[in-house]
Amino acid sequence: MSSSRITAIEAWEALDSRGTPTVACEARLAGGARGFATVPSGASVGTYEAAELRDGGHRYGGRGVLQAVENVRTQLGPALIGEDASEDAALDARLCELDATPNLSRLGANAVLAVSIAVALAAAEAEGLPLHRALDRESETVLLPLPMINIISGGAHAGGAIDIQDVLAVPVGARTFAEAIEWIWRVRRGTVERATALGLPTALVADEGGLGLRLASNRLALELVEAGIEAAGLRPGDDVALAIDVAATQLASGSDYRLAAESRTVSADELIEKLQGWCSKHPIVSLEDPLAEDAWQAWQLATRRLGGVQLVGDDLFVTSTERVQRGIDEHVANAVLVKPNQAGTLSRARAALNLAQRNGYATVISARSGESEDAWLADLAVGWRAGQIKVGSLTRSERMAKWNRLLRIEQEAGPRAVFAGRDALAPLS
Ligand code: 2PG
Ligand code: MG
Repeated sequence: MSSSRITAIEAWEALDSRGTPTVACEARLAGGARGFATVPSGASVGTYEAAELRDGGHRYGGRGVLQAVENVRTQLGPALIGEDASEDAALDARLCELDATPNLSRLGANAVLAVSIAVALAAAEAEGLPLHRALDRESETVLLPLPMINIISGGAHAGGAIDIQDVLAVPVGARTFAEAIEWIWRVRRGTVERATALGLPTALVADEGGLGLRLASNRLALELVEAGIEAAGLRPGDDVALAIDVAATQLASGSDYRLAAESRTVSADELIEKLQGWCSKHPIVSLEDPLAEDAWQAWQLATRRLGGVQLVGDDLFVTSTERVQRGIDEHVANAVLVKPNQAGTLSRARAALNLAQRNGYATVISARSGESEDAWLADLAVGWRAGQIKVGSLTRSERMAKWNRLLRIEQEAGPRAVFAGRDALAPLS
């Protein structure tokens, strides 16, 4: 009897980093291996994401997940008992068949993903491999991703303190992942110093650990982080560049965009012009969701006008092969954000990543604003050779769990470790 035969799948209700219920799952195999996963959850959720199942009613204000847990116990789990855990693609397909809706809304994408990841982790453990190695058996090098690290938060993650959701620092000039992390630690501290000098309170942090500064304009956030890079003794652009997640779907009002921090509403054209202006004055290398999830034409225009920087589709692509294919066909964006819970299974997320990579799009593995203390996301970024990763800021344990895991992977790989660096950014050369 194979030691990777699935003998038990358990699920229960746990809490994420916002204290909101989420699904946790453990898979056990005949040989004794176990895999354990807790699923994340977004705040700025795209319309076309796989759908979480929430209980409604009074418990946890309607956000409970007991029905999703029950669906693992009575339907998803029993369907996999006796199967070989190493058959990940076939098992994921079986989970999706059981749900039978395109967005996994019947049994819940939160239920399905918990099982998908727990089984993958157990299968890797059964072979005595870390997950990243089980996912990438061929490569001679271990590719550590270029991190983009949140310094100032706004939008849905910081009570609308500014309109744009993330201003991030990207250590493009670092030589190793460990050096990259130390640089960004200094940038964060430098930004705190500059903000304090302006009389801004810096003690409060947002959902992803970024500074939740209430600023008079969005532009000021860019200036502050750039000043933070200088205060860290690093060169803006050469050592550390900037990235933005506009999360524009959250700002959309009809075909326009509401910028509350600046008390005005702008058209898609004006927003693109504004972003062009920012890119010409600041060392910005990446723009995520500069436009809303359905604004395909405006996105096309943005891709033509802003093509020199990385344009990442998050709500636009929702880690879906269909939507990524449309982007490729219509020359929209040049990078894909990959969030496993937007897709619902690891196989679906990997398919979207592979499609993007085959077509010359860069890929960024991403956490959610509601996270757990799990670190499997770091292994996915390495094992799938994604090239880039975004998991929030350099504080709060649910974020640090992922950075710490990457530090360990780099250290363990020794001379086989390669830091992706600037080359991972789109447009790819
Ligand atoms: C995003 C993510 C992570 P959320 O927009 O990229 O920062 O946010 O998980 O709230 O969708
Ligand atoms: Mg985003």
